[in-house]
Formats: sequence, C-alpha cells, structure tokens
Amino acid sequence: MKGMLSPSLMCADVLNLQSELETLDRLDVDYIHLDFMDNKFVPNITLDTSIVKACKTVLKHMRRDIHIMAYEPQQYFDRMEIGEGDVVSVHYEACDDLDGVIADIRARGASPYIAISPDTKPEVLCDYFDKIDGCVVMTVYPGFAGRPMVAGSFEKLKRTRQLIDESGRNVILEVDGNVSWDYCKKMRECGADVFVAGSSSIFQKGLKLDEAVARMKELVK
Ligand code: S6P
Ligand code: MG
Repeated sequence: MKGMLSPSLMCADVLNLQSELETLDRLDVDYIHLDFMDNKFVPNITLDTSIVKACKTVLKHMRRDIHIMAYEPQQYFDRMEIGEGDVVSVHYEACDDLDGVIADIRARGASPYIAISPDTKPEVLCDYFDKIDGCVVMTVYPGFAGRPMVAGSFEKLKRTRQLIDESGRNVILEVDGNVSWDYCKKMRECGADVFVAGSSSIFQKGLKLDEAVARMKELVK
C-alpha cells in the first residue's frame, strides 16, 4: 500500500480553516485529520463537532479522518454527521463497550479504527483486527500538538505491523504524533501506511503548504 498523508487540521491556520482545507483538497491528499477532544479523556479542547461536520461541505476529494479523544464517543456521532467515506478512530482506553462503538461506526457506513495511547500495548488490538479497518498508534501522549515522540515508538509501530501481518487482515496502520521530517521515513520503514502531518512537518511556520505536502509525500511514498 502506498504511504498516505492525513494533515492535522488543528495545526493549520485556525483563522483560515476553509482556505487551508480547500488547498489541501486540491493537492490530492488522501485524508484530513480532525482531532476532537472532550477535555476529560485528554486535558484539552480543539475542533468541536460543528467544525467536524462543516468540513463535509468543503471537501471534494479528501476523506475525513476523525480522531475522537473522548469518553463515550458515540454521543458525538450524530452531531458530526458520521457517514459513508469517513474514518472514525476511537480510543481503546476510552470505551467501555468497544464492540458496540465499532458496530455503530460500521452501521453508519464509516470505517472504524482503534487508536491506542503510548502506554497501551499493541497486543490489545489483536481481538479486533477482524472488526476494524485500521488502527492508530499514538507516538505522543494525546491532547496537544508539538509534543515529543515517546521513547520506544518505532519498535511499537514495527510490532503493530507484525501483529497485523500475522492476523492476515487488511488493517491500515496510521501513526499520529510528532511525525516529523526526520522521523516520517523511519516510521514508513516500520510499516506505517498513513501519516498524520502536523506542526513538526507540513504546518511548520514559513513553509508553503503545496511544497511541504509534496516533500512529505515523497518521503513516505
Ligand atoms: C494530538 C493529536 C494529533 C496532533 C498531531 C500534531 O493529540 O491527536 O493528531 O494534531 O500530533 O502533529 P505534531 O507534528 O505537532 O505532533
Ligand atoms: Mg490526532
């Protein structure tokens, strides 16, 4: 599978979200990463459900890659208008009834992914590989952009890839957190398919978005 980008909207110019979205959409980027937080599971709030929903009206090519860092994520699905074509990641650590949440995402025509925080072992995913389309390995503690990569993250990515391959399932491996210019190539070598690009790469100050996206695509292809 080719390497794909999922630029993180919370790292874009928040006063010009529509034009940032339109630019990325024109650049043949596969996903737009939309971080939703509840200020409980993680101590922060970024994009709210109305922004996640409004993106639908702008996107022509990119799929929404909605990363829900919240307890009881199902309560937000209607307000986000989750449906066909969406990727929806919920946290293993935040769901009491993960099977029910996955089934709900599937019933809406979207692709269920499970995200795991740095302290969660990838082996927990094995029971779900036949129910999900992808998983997100967080390589920073979730809640904020610009955080340093947690030690051991490359090995964790490699191990997750190995577990997916051993399962024989076609599960996408997404990496989120400090996917920098320096680290992204190695993350690709560790088996990641989708790269959340944020403040440590394409949204660095002074870079032109089209040039930054082209450079990143080349590094993870
Ligand atoms: C963090 C969030 C991420 C960030 C991304 C930012 O809680 O889930 O998706 O937006 O990590 O990128 P960077 O390069 O600043 O780490
Ligand atoms: Mg995220």
